[in-house]
Amino acid sequence: MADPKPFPPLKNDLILRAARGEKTERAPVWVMRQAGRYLPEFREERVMNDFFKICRTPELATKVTLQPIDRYDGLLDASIIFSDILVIPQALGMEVEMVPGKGPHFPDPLVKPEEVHTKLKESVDVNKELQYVFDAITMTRHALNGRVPLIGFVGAPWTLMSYMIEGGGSKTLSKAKEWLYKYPQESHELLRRITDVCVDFLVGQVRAGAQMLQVFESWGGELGPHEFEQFSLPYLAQIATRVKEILGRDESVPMTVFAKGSWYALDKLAVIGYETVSLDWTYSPTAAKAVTKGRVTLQGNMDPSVLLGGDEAIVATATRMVREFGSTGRYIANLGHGILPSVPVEGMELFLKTVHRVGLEVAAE
Ligand code: 1CP
Repeated sequence: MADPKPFPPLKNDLILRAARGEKTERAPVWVMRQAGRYLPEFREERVMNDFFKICRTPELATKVTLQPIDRYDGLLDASIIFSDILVIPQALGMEVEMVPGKGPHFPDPLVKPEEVHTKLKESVDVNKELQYVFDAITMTRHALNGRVPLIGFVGAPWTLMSYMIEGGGSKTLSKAKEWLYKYPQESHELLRRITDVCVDFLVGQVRAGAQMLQVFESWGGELGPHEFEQFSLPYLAQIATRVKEILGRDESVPMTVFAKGSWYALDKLAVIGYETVSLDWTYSPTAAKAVTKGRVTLQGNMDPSVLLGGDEAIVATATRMVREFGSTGRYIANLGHGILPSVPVEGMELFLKTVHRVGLEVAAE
């Protein structure tokens, strides 16, 4: 049950306005994976608690979600709920462990196509399986006290399918790709089943209090243009359309799609129902603006490694990025992928401060 108490009024709606294409007094900024391993306070929490225990305990998920908001007080314009994209494979009935220092591990991944029917639940009741995420969202939204909007998220179907077949991270995704070529029908069946859960899960996150949504197609760029159009794009499109259809005009929130590496699909990503397209660092802002022509807000896209490069590199690169993207509005500053665990907390702070300063300058010009 969602908390019936009304949520505190929102004091900073910059990111929501930027996503809707309204002019903002400066570019809003947040960072993918902003709660997590680069923060000493998170690492301390992880010594005491298993990763999925934090996700499943609303008090702990709330605490960790707020860590970057408190540390960088006033510098972040959004929070993202502490969870993981792999809670959907878990809801479908698969076991996932988080191995410290290594990442996710599936002890019993999908091997044969018929296992789509034998290893996965036929239907998933997200209110039962993922209620803990909804509870964490409701609790976090209250705890944020309107400081910044709360973002909910899912992994996109192709990315989740990859993990479910590879059994963890993979350099080549060769097993998952083998499925696409050998068992295209069963692959589509699997992608459809994941899509259904993504839709229900995103709708539930909004009803629990999420004010914006992001869909992570982290392994989009492992597919060529033809395969992306067959196995990723239609499901990304369905997710946006169906979520908005179910929520209707009054309840709908801005949605962002992040298809890492899928530069060839930018023109199409701009017209499938998302307000915002998140870019990795391989795009030049000018080229991305030329392709998208103001149809969507662009988010991104500094290489996360710049945060390891020292003050001079951070200021120069962030300045160039905000100047190039920011001059025509419709921009949300971010990194081009998740922040790396080895980033010093001071580097993150300098990045955020630079984006604020240059964002104000650009808006005033
Ligand atoms: O503030 C936040 O962003 C934290 C919430 C969050 C999000 C949005 C986490 C916590 N994970 C994610 C998304 C996520 N998880 C993605 C999409 C974003 C991206 O591409 O980076 C992906 C691919 C995952 C899968 C995953 N989970 C990985 C990558 C493994 C690989 O294949 O290389 C890893 C290492 C995790 C674990 C994880 N998730 C989150 C944290 C803090 C951690 C570290 C776990 C630990 O503490 O041991």
